[in-house]
Amino acid sequence: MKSRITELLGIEYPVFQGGMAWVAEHHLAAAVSEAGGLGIIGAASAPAQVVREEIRKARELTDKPVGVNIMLMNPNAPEVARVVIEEGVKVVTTGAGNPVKFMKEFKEAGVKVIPVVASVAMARMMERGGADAVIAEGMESGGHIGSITTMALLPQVVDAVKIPVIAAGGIGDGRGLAAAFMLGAEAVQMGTRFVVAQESIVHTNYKEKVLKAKDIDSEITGTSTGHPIRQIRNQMSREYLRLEKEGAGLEELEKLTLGSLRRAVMDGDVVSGTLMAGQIAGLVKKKQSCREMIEEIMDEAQGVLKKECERWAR
Ligand code: TUI
Repeated sequence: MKSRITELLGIEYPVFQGGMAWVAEHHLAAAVSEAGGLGIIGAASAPAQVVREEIRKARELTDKPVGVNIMLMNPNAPEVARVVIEEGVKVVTTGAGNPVKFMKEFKEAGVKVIPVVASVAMARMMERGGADAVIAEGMESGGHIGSITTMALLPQVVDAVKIPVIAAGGIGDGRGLAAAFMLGAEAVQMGTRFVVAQESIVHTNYKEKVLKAKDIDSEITGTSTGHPIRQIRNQMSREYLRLEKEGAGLEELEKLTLGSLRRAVMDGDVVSGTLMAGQIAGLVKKKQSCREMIEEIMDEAQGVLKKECERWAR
């Protein structure tokens, strides 16, 4: 199975693993890359030196390409960008901001740049700025999100740019992958499904919350602050939404969430921790290795596409 993305990056399958804060560390990223997808180390708010070590540890586990996601709200993003170049990383995804100021540096170093976009305007801007591809991420995703769904965003981005488009948000199996390709995507990015992977270091309590989640169990906090975050409903999200409704300021809200993702992922605090996950959590029912997940997804996509081809042939 080939697309412009598998060719551009030299990967076997058109499946990216999202660069999830705290979750996307070297074990998970290396396992996804070893299985033929693109594993991505999520730099999130980590110091640049930690990112360097994560890149090196991933390299001990796989010879295949591993990407790094740079979270642009991180004040350390320029140092992280430098580390990525120094370590010879070949592909960078960016999130939560505009990466244009890093583009020249990356291009000169031969790094492929794939920004996450949540609108057509941003996708166009990224293409003009020299991006190699864009990830069109719908609001079904977990974590920091835009306001439009994958179903509506993806074909509009595909029509607006010539560079390849990767679909993200609400994709958790082969049907989702096939549907994304029907809308013009040339790869998909998944986060929530990989949270529960055997190789994922996420605390078992968090994994259980994802595995037990139903379709309507996530909600969006932070709309009032301009940083909407999708997460599984719990005491933390309820408390946050109550404070927001009462008109709490940024400082008070930030006090509540300080360290809350780390508490959930590392300590398994599923009560006062933040359980970022996408709407597709309701579909994620089993722990598997990354290889099993990717092979199952590819088989399933091929199966549904073949069936539809037969239905439509005349
Ligand atoms: O970045 C994400 N998802 C994330 S980052 C994150 S860490 C975090 N923790 C607490 C508070 C805030 C962040 C958790 N989840 N996804 C990629 C993404 N990027 N989604 C939406 C966007 C985006 C939004 C606006 C990209 C560009 C953009 O444009 C802004 C601009 O500067 O024009």
